[in-house]
Amino acid sequence: MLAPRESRSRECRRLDGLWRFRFDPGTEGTTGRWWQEPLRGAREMAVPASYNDLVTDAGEREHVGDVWYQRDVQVPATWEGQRIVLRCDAATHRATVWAGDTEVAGHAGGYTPFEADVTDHLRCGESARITIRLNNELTMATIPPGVISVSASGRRKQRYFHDFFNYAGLHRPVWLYSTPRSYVADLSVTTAFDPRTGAGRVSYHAVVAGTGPTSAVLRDAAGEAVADGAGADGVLPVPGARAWGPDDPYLYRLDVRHGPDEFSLPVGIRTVQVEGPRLLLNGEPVALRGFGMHEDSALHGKGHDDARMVRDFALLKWVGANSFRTSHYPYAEEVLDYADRQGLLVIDETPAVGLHLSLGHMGDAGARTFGPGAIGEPAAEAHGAALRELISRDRNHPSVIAWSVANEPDTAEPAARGYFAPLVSAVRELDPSRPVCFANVATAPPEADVVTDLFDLICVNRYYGWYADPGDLEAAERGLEAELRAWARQGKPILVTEFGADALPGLHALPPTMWSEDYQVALITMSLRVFRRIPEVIGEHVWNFADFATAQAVHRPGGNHKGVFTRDRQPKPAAWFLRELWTGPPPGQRSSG
Ligand code: BDP
Repeated sequence: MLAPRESRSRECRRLDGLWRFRFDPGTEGTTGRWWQEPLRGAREMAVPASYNDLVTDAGEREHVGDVWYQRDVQVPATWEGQRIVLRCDAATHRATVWAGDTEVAGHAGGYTPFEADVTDHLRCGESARITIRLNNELTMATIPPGVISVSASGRRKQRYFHDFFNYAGLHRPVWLYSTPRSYVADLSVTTAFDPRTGAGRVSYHAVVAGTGPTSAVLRDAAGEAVADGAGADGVLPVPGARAWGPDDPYLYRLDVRHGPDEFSLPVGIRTVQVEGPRLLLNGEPVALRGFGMHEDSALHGKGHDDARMVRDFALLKWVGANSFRTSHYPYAEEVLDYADRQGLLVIDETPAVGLHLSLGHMGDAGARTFGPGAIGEPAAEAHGAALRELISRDRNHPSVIAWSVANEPDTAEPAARGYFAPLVSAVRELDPSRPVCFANVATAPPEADVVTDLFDLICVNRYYGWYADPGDLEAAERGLEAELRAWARQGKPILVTEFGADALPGLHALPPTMWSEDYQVALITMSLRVFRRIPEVIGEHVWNFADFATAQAVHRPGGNHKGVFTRDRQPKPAAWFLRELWTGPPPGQRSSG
């Protein structure tokens, strides 16, 4: 799906700002047809944002069910004769949209966009009422999964199996945009690069609607044409290509025209391959340094915020990171655009988190995960849709170097194989150009896991020194090394996608003990020492970039504190330590050895 982008033929209006908003605890809005008139008894609510931290009532913060957003929008008179599209970048988790009295769209999945052609439902030059019913319920048919119960007082309660707060709302921009009636409907590119000769290639495939000729021009960053093609498909050779990479995130631009429409796509020419235990970018081995992150901040919750994004990337650069994982859901498309321009490598993850119903403090001991009544066919369908939408949205980003199908599913359960095999095949069919991975959980070590052979990279989340061997870094070091060596025998690149310790800002302890900032540094130091001893470990992603909000729990004092930055994006000592390591001279050339 193409991002809303202005061009000579397209105009975009972001419908950000204050919308009319109402909680609907009694689910009265649907029977009362609340979309048919200005929302009665409404308050105002910021968009984009989660609503949860903008209210003062506990019941509203934890509300489970429908909420309603509504606003009027003036449709430009100049759009007469154009095609008009209404698009939501993210409505978490499920939405139905009306333009005036007409239902125009419905969508499940809280982190990918959807849109509707509303040309016939709006009048140019007039005001239109847009209403969105949003629902935040997680069930065994949704990704991520959850369970809803009703308390003695009749209040609905949401339980879920993942470790971040179930924020909801219109989390990303809502758009009204225009295109000509004949238009470029979709576009995909793949690139090739030969590092020996410098020969590059951009293959494009456009889906077009309506009449008119289709053509494409590839331009360099200065706007000079370097290759062109006629038709909806083409292969554009780029001799002497400037390859995209972290040190030089060079972007070409592909201008595709169909009839009167033009759509421009930034294109990075690069290749990603897995060869034995190495990950190759443009034919060269690459080592990943970075974090699992979250879209999370005070007040905004999971609402996209350019200010937070700019600060986060500034900190990633400052600390010397070259990569991150979009744990545990697709991030705003603005983030991937920015990563393309900044040269950050991204492991792009679906919202399939919490597919492990017996895990630790969030699950029930002994519970089975995969099968009817639990994570069964309805969840698999939702998971497949989430993968298709993720790939359709993000496949053109050079920054995206791998697809992560899930986080910490119970892959020690034999039924996990039947669940994952078709999903992995589907991903490979949709995009044969990128490695496929998932983040493995501690309860599925190499001798128990039943799916890793289906994947290209071995990604493991390990908490030696925290959940395993808590407070005992000596035992942790032995355990971590033994397990990573066992994984290394599979001959694939290993990326440690999570390791870390909670550290309460300002809490110190000598000798280091758990929850102190000193222990966080000690655990990270120990882990990195182990990784450096195992050549197959090609990447280290600390959990987490910053502290983040979780469901309320006795072990989560004001949220999860495994961030090396605080929630307001200031460094803990671990961030200074990583900066020293990741931006300093290579290990062999350090004075301290
Ligand atoms: C892992 C999860 C991550 C959690 C982390 C933790 O992948 O979402 O936040 O542990 O417990 O199991 O801090």
